Amino acid sequence: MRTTVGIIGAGPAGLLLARLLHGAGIDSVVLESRDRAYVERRQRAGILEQGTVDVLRAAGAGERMDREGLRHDGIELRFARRRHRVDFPALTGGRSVMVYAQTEVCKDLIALQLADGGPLLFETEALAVEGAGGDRPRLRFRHGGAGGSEDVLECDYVAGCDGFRGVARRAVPDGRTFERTYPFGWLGILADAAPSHDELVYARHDRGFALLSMRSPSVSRLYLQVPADTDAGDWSDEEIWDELERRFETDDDWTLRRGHITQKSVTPMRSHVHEPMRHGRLFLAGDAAHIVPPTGAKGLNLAVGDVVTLARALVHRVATGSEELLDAYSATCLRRVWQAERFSYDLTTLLHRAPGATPFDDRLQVARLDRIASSRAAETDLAEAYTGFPIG
Ligand code: RFL
Ligand code: PHB
Repeated sequence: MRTTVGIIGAGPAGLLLARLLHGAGIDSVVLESRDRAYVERRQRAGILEQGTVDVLRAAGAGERMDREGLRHDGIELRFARRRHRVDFPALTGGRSVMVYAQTEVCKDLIALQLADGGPLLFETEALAVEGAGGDRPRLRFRHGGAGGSEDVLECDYVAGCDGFRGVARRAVPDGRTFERTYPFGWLGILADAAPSHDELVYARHDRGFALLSMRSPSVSRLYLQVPADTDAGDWSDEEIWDELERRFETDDDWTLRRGHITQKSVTPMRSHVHEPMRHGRLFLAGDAAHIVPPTGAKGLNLAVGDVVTLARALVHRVATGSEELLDAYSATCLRRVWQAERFSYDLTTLLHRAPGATPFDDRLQVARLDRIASSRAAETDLAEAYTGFPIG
């Protein structure tokens, strides 16, 4: 087997890269270790930045998103029993975000890819990237599970879009990793309940952080800060709702709508960046190269920025023979990645209660939130970062 770009992973990064290359007439093959149903159901991100929305539309993947996605013009910050709304368009010259789940983005991209004849191979695991430093990189892969058959895909370029636990990063020698783990995680639930507010609510409370999000007008997505080693099964449904109610409490008559909980899981929180994002003809994109804590809703959007930058560089190479943009790929992406790392870290430490936090730390958090609520400059900084940094 031979292709121009071998893509490992059919998450948002790999799927979108395949679409962008297809649109430019460059062939690729996507290898995905899981089956299609698994990829389409994995519950993850929910917020698309304005730039991500624009990219998906331009790639021909915006039709259902525009019909079913929910445009959000702001978020609410909740602290000290008070509520403060951040108005995105007013602060950013008209920008907003879209609530449209990662599961739906992946479904739309998979359908488009298969309609065009793929190639998109599920249940096909990349085992290793070989020869990335030379001019003929090879992807060794296995089709059909542990006893399946092994084969090789010869490529001009390889895109490692295989997430945090993939194989591609291991093929980048002499890299450097920067990381931080947080001493807490998020207990996330999906519930058959109409969202209790029409925009997302980020709550800072002495008992810990809580987030109200949504998947549709009838499905709520909610998160609670919990200790890092928490088992989701330790929390009964009633305990979860009671705790959410406490952390979202306000002085007005706002109430939390409860409903049947259909999914429950705990996500660890970490920041991780691998530099450089390239070795020879292998390029890392998305979670394969970097992880942010979910507080800033940046992970999926960073993955989109990476593959837009990579597709542009590969198209430039094929059209002109120049490696200039490929050479700039890692540095171009990392500038944006570190802005997202900074923002995600700031928002995480602003809203979560660290173990051992003192009353002084609590007051400082409230003062930082008060500053955002009372200074247009501070609020604009948050709105600009939340709605997204420019790509490239
Ligand atoms: P993915 O989505 O992990 O996809 C990688 C794919 O590679 C496959 N794979 C392999 N395939 C073949 N051979 C191998 N050896 C392979 N190894 C792995 C995997 O099966 C998978 O299909 O990475 P990608 O494409 O880089 O996308 C990144 C995003 O998924 C991630 O950043 C976001 O989900 C993060 N995130 C959020 N991002 C946002 O922008 N907004 C949010 O609101 C948001 N909320 C979240 C999140 C992540 C969360 N979790 C669970 C980590 C909320 C949560 C709870
Ligand atoms: C989500 O809806 O899953 C979500 C929304 C905002 C975040 C993180 C996750 O900051």
